[in-house]
Amino acid sequence: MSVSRIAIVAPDGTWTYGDLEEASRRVAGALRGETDDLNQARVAFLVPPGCRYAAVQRGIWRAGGVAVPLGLSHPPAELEYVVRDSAAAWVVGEAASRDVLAPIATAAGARFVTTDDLLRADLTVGPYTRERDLPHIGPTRRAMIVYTSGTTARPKGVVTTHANLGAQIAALVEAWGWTPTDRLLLVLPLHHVHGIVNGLGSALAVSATCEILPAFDAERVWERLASGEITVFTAVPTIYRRLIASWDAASPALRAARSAGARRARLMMSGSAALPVQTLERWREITGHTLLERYGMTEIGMALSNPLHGERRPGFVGTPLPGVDVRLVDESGAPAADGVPGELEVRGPGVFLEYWQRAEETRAALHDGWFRTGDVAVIERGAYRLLGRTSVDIIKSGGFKVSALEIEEALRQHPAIAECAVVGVGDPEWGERVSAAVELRPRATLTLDELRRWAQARLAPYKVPGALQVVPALPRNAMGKVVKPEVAALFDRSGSRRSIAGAEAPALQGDS
Ligand code: MLC
Ligand code: AMP
Repeated sequence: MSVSRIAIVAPDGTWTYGDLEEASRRVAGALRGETDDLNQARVAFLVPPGCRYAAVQRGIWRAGGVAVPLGLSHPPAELEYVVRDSAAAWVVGEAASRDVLAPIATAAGARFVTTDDLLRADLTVGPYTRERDLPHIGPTRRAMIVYTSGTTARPKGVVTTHANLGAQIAALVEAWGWTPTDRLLLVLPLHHVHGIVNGLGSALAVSATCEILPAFDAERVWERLASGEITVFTAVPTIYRRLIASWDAASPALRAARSAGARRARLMMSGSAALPVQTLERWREITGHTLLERYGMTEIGMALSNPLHGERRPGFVGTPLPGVDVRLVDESGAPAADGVPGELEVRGPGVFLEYWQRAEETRAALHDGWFRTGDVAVIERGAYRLLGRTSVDIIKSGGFKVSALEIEEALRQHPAIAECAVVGVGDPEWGERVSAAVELRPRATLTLDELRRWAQARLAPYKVPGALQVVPALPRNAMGKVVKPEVAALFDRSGSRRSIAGAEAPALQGDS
């Protein structure tokens, strides 16, 4: 790798690979202080996507620590949960977030340090900052914990080792033909794997250039695509929908310039949620690109992908990536018969190590090296098509995974709410909209605006319900259990169950 190549172009600067190497060494030296090795101590960090984010992430790794990225949009309650659950030794943040992060760190017994302080560390003092004094980081060490919502009430920390991350990235580099001449436009948050692994991690692994925008902004993305300089772009379906709306609203001259520039990219990808076929088709009309849709998950990185070269089938997520084993199993765990839908299981070197300090959940999710994804798929003419999920309580909104159980638990704290049920309801913008049906306490009232304002202090923005139904009684079965499909029907007059890429969900999905 040439140290003078441009690694990152971002709001906080333009850094070469040499700059990144030096900055991450400073971070490593400062975090280690007087110790030889952080020995897998957790370092939670809240740094906007950019050069400094990459320096902190790499610095944590070089010091022997475990990187725990925090969500920029998260309210203090969510940040505190992650800092405490991961038992972080350090919390790193920009000076501007000191007022929020320092008290969280103190309360959790962690030390707060600013990114500025880490980057100012003096490379000329102490033995700790010389390259040869940095600890040897073996591949089986824990590297990262990403928090993900699931079928437990609170998010779980997904622990990946250096070997896991290396394998996840190597598969993508090979399958998607990453080269040093690539220039990625990154607009995704960096507390989830789509941005961390498919975006930043892949670009840096091949010494390509990663160009980062401060946040998603359709006009700014089009400006960059129109330049013709971007070779790779990856996003979630909601983002493509917004880009299409922005293109549609532009003048004919601007449209032509945008389309011409975008055509010069070599690869545009979609994932994290089902890509509606109409979005794929419209994007192809506008840019000439058939979006490469792939399937992945925090616990495994990416597992299935349409091909780089060859036919990309709309509504399908392709075939296993290099080094990844995928199979479908029936409800008893036996391999599903040909052409029969089953739960997707994934095995390979990219599969995560464990849920952080949750041995029970880890055991339940992994058996004989196979990870149970909870997604239901079928193989048709040699490619996988996703049909839905085994749990009705997992919702995907704008590419973010959220747990109905977690939101219900939060909403039950609301003084006006006696009981509630949260469901995902099909939505053209978000894929699924987090929707809450509530029974109120006697004489209480509640509007959606009031509920959202209250919830915003407690939950990440994408977990805050976007729809509310106040009902005299939630639909329950004879056992008194809330019947989620009937709750969803309260919001969706057609009563249809959630479906992916237009397919009705099979019996495995939608259990209540
Ligand atoms: C923002 N809002 C959302 C939301 N994102 N509500 C529901 N779902 C979401 N995903 C809220 C905002 O807080 C705001 O609320 C209102 O919606 C409008 O906000 P906005 O400014 O228009 O939205 P924006 O901030 O631009 O975010 C939209 C987005 C973002 C699509 C850019 O959601 C996003 O970055 N999604 C990508 C998620 C991602 O990277 N997932 C990968 C997970 S890894 P209010 O009240 O203020 O109006 C994974 C594995 C894999 O899934 O396979 O990749
Ligand atoms: P997360 O747990 O946030 O990593 O999200 C992983 C989940 O996103 C998977 O279990 C799927 O349900 C969903 N997902 C990822 N890619 C796709 C895709 N291409 N189509 C449909 N769902 C997807």
